[in-house]
Amino acid sequence: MNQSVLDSQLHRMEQALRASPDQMLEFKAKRDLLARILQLKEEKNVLILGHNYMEPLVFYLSGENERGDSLALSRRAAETDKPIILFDGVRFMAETAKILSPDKKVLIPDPEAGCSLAEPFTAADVLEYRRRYPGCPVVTYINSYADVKAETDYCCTSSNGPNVVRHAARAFGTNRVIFFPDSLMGANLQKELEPDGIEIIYPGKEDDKFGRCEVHEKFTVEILRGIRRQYNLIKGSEETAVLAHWECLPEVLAEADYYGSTSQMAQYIAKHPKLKRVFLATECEMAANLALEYPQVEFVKTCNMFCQHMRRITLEKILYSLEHEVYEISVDPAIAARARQAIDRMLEVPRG
Ligand code: CIZ
Ligand code: SF4
Repeated sequence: MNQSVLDSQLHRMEQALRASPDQMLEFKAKRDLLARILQLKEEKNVLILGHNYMEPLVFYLSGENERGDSLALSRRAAETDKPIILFDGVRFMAETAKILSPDKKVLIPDPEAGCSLAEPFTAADVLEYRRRYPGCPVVTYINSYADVKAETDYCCTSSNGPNVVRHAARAFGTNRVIFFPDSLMGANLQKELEPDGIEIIYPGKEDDKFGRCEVHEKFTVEILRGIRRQYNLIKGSEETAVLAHWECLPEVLAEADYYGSTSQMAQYIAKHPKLKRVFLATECEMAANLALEYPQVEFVKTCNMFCQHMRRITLEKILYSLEHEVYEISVDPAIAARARQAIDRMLEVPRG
């Protein structure tokens, strides 16, 4: 890459980070490392995707259309013509990109970046639920591995969960839907879809095996109320907001002013220009990234809820991954083809 293109990419990053003196210091300290990554990205023609939970320097390494939640990034992975995709996120996300782009080389900087929601379940669990609830469609959250997706009728993400579940119930002519593997999101969907007369069957509802996000389950109503008091975040005020993620406890969602996926939280902030102070009940890097985009909003910084899996992705590992073209994601083609059907069905559901 010629020097002026590299300089302009570094300048773009510097501009994105300029609202935070801490990030600027870090940018300066790591400028050479960033330059080397951007150079390799260009030389090898790589698409670098960055999930909303990446730390700011990793997040803003990706261009505007290459950052976001797993739904947006999956769509981007499916349409790229670049030969290599490097996924800055956790393994199930990179695996989804591979399923959607089987001819591409898909890399993850750390193959051990897992997820407490995806880990406990296999295809056998889904088959067991199918046996117990014949005729009910299975909707599987994107936080799952390919073997689980392969046994699934529809995939969904936190951005489109209620819409996909409603669609699946209609398509199967039933009011009972099996939802895998997030027990808290299952309970939250149950509440959300009660007015539609839909019953959600999810792990942990009628048995002992359940799935929870180890980050979001830590937020409690007491924590949210304490933060409301301490930071004067008044419920219903136009100038403040407490936003929670679908993967939190049902009572935490009830305490929030709004709940949704990471992208929906970002959209909420964009649509409420009077906001002055916000607390996000989600992985803390999300607030760090939004703080750079909305310097006029104060993001309450009491957050210490980090995802140990997301944090495995560092600039140093990204460089290593690009240099050596490791760690490559592979998915059994027969499983990938069936998992893809579930993802495609999700992508075809009309937006609600
Ligand atoms: O769907 C995603 O990207 C996840 C795991 C979180 C969110 O809500 O964006
Ligand atoms: Fe999984 Fe939770 Fe980490 Fe997301 S934040 S990757 S759901 S453990």
